[in-house]
Amino acid sequence: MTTVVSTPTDRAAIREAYQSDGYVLVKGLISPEEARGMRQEVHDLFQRVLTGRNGAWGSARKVAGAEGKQELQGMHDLQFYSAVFSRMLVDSRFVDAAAAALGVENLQLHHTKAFVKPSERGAPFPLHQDYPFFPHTLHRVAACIFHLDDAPEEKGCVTVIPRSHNLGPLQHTEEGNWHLSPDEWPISRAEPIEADAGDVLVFSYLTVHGSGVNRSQEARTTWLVQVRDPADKPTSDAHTFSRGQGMIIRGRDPEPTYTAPGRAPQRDEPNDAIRS
Ligand SMILES: O=C(O)CCC(=O)C(=O)O
Repeated sequence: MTTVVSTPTDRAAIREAYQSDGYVLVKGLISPEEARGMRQEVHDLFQRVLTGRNGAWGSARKVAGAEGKQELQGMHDLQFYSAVFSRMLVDSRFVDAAAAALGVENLQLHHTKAFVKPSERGAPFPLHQDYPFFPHTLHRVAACIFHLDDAPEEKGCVTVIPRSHNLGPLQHTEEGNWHLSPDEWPISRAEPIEADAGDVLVFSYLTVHGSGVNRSQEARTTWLVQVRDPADKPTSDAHTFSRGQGMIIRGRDPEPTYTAPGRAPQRDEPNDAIRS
């Protein structure tokens, strides 16, 4: 059972699916042509900057059947390298759908990253919640995965456990990146969310998710944007200083704090403290 919302503008359906199942696949949020252009941009960028780095999680080795399939290219903050990503961060098709899912008016950027899972040897992600990486108070934090090429099951598409967001924060192991025990939580427990280029999968940071090995002949390319309600505050500094975090991408910051350039936010900073 895959929750599919066929029109990105059906906001009530997006919200209902996300709130009840912890995720929603928004079909055709961007066109296949736009997805193709962004895909090319990711691959060009990775060639220019990621010379031979392997971004697979250490814990991917614990996943059954993943022996010898441990390759992954990934990097953060793509909007600092190419304007295609900056534009999409504030595109109303995207932010309206993400805000509808979370049931909020305002939206703040947490971070972005892209992955290329190579053909035949692309590494899996063990099941996990995103919560332990960047815990927040109200749990109004969501990942939005843009599919930049088709992601059938054999390509190692994302898998989720429907309604697992209702379990609340679960006990994770930190070693090799935060993950649940692969014995207790094998990837086979989760439902594959097959997607086409242009689809965006939105899921709560409490939803248990992961992905399998890429067994196909083609690379799988995705761009992930993590967003939150600006009223939801982090309870740790673990991820607070990623580039661009805090940028308002929809609506406004309901509790703005003046920040002088080059300084950490100061509650009582006088308005004339602008430094060039
Ligand atoms: O892209 C995937 O296959 C999963 C990514 C993921 O689970 C994560 O970045 O937390």
